[in-house]
Amino acid sequence: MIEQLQALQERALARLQEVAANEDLARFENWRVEFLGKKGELSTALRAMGSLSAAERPLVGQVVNDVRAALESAYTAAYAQCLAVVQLRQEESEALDVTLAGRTPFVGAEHPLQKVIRRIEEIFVGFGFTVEEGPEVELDYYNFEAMNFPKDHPARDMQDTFFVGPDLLLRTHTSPVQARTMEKRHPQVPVRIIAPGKTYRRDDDDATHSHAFSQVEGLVIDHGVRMSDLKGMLLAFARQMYGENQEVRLRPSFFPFTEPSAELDVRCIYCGGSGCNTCKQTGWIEILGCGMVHPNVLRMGGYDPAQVSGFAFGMGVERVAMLLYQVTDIRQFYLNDLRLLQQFVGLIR
Ligand code: 2NM
Repeated sequence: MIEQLQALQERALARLQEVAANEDLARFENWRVEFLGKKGELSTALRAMGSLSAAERPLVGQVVNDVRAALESAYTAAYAQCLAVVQLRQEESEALDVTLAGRTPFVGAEHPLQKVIRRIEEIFVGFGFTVEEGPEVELDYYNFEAMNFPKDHPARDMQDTFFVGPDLLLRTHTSPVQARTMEKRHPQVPVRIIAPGKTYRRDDDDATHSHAFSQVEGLVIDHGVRMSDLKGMLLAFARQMYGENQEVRLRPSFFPFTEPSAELDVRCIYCGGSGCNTCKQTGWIEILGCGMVHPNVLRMGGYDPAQVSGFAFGMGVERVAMLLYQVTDIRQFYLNDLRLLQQFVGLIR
């Protein structure tokens, strides 16, 4: 019996070495149950002592206790060592070197055209305007007919406009949005809207021409709207957009949808009026076209020109962005060259 117990001790210690070599804490528990547990081999040996004589019992009992003590202390030591190894390995795998140099994440930026559109929107929303949108693929009716373009107007030619079908085209300006708004709202007044968005004209692209560009147009309709209301509102806009001391001037012009029509200039934002290359030595920079809404346009929108009048204006967003951000090639706005776009990261205005 004593020899059996010593053999058991040897076997148990050998198995414990195997378990320790695995560096797996779960196997220690299996080992403990197998050798030291209530149904383990040592407990079985203890129960077998009942068949021993009274003389043998204390001797064997002493050996059982010695074996148990030996196994328990071997277990405790091996488990502690294995635990230390496992913990150290885990700590190493989770180690975080807070002294490492950080990597700058890639951050996007608002597109310069969107920056300009948002600024223009903020200014006109401050004047009580709402922002309206419409389709880029548009009916000939809203793009040309409702805007008082004569049937033989060159803009209605295949040469100048991208046609999708006989009466369907890529809008050449955002004016059809105003036509749709008038049709929807008449005879309600006041109308105070701006329409920002993409527009398309057949063009051979170069540094100053683009087949795809953006516009913001505005429309006001109310009782008794006059040219001086147009000039006052555009002066207020120019001062918020280009500086609080800005001067403006109106020059006569022509558009099919307005009469009279004009172009609005501001003092050159680079030379202040003394003359430079940007303003071609004139001291003035053209920023938009405008005019009093043509009676035909009001009528086609469902309004009675005897009852109400209106003014409208339109500006090219690329032109504004080129002036503000000193971009010299209009194609930069659609090329999506990161060397341009990244210059706007973190830029507020
Ligand atoms: C411009 C210049 C002048 C304009 C006119 C209208 C409408 F719908 F009222 F007829 N919308 N936009 C307009 C007037 C646009 O862009 C250079």
